[in-house]
Amino acid sequence: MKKRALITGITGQDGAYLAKFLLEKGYEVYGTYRRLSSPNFWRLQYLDIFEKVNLIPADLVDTGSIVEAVKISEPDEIYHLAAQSFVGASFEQPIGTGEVTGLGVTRVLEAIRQIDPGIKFYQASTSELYGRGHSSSLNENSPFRPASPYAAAKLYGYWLTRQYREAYGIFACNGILFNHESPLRGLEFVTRKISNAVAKIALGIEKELRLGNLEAKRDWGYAPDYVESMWLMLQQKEPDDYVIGTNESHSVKEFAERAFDIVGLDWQEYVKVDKRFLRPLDVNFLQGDYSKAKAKLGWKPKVKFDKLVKIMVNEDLNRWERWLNGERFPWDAPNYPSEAKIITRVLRV
Ligand code: NAP
Ligand code: G4F
Repeated sequence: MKKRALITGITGQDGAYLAKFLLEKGYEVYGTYRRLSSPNFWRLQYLDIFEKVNLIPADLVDTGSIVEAVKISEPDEIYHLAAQSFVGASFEQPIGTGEVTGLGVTRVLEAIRQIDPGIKFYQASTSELYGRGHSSSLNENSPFRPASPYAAAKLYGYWLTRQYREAYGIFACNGILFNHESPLRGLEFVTRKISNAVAKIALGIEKELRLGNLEAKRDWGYAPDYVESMWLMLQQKEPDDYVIGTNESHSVKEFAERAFDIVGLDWQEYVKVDKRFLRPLDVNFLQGDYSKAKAKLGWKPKVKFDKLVKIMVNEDLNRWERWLNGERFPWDAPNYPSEAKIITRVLRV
């Protein structure tokens, strides 16, 4: 019989790639989506899997809808990816972020405990747990010093996952994933913001790129590589927690420089620092030591920094070229407002 998986947040970057990966493994895939005034299935359509997945309406703030999703899908495995996932927005909506990104985890775990404790559970934990003050590679034993409402909510989810494992014997794992990017990344995240702007500047559609903290360093990997690690964690004999990264760290400045290089432009002529994109607190260094995942899961990253930047810039270039030629296809950027249109609390400081 086919294995069944339930993915919360199937409309997001990781949800879409994971759904594709699990379909290729022969799974019957169910995914939760939120009712929105405009449909948001572009990633599933882009990967050509919209017709192959089963969709269940559910919201993380609505416990009943989560319980219903678990009852409908009767999953062997739940991949809990849904979250308010943007660190910047968590400073603007700290309470909502706590509800969704923190308490949402408990709602899914409780549904498992009450309906079928045999369901395996993956929690989308994050390198943001480590927070500030680090300067070397981080592993599963490094201290957590969360530095945003998002990271604090994720830390709560991390511990709830461990508690349900220890208290109720649920097969529950934390994947402590460092940043992972792709052409399906949301436009508000810095890598895609850069690749999209570079493509538009190269084609003469945009003139400049406004960024915040250029010195921040991140360990950027490729999302399709990372979703495989989620599945591997749930195929082990025992549940455990794993760091997933590339063990390399690069600054935002380096990402911008490399991206502009690809289209033959000098980044310094186009990038302007804009204090609206500075966060009240920021994490300046993250790098993930994935030795445990390599030893126990046999996982390692296939795509590293240079290749990642190329994949993203080339795909955004290709999309804008097609768009200029009159083609219309599932893709987010033409509907995304310029960030200059968005007013945040930061603007009023
Ligand atoms: P994403 O693209 O922002 O996707 C988030 C998903 O959560 C979307 O499907 C979104 O639905 C859904 N969602 C948001 N609020 C919800 C709510 N109230 N109820 C139900 N669903 C809701 O994020 P991602 O990059 O794929 O990341 C997946 C998970 O991994 C997240 O938990 C994130 O925090 C975590 N993570 C990501 C990274 C990374 O670098 N990408 C690293 C570590 C951990 P809509 O489409 O309707 O908005
Ligand atoms: O791309 P970011 O917004 O990602 P961030 O904050 O690292 O969070 C992402 O990765 C986490 C894993 O570590 C996930 F848990 C989380 O869900 C999310 O996927 O920002 C990266 C860095 C930050 O230091 C930010 O201050 O880039 C800096 N930055 C500089 N200018 C900017 C900008 N970030 C954004 N979004 N926009 C800017 O203009």
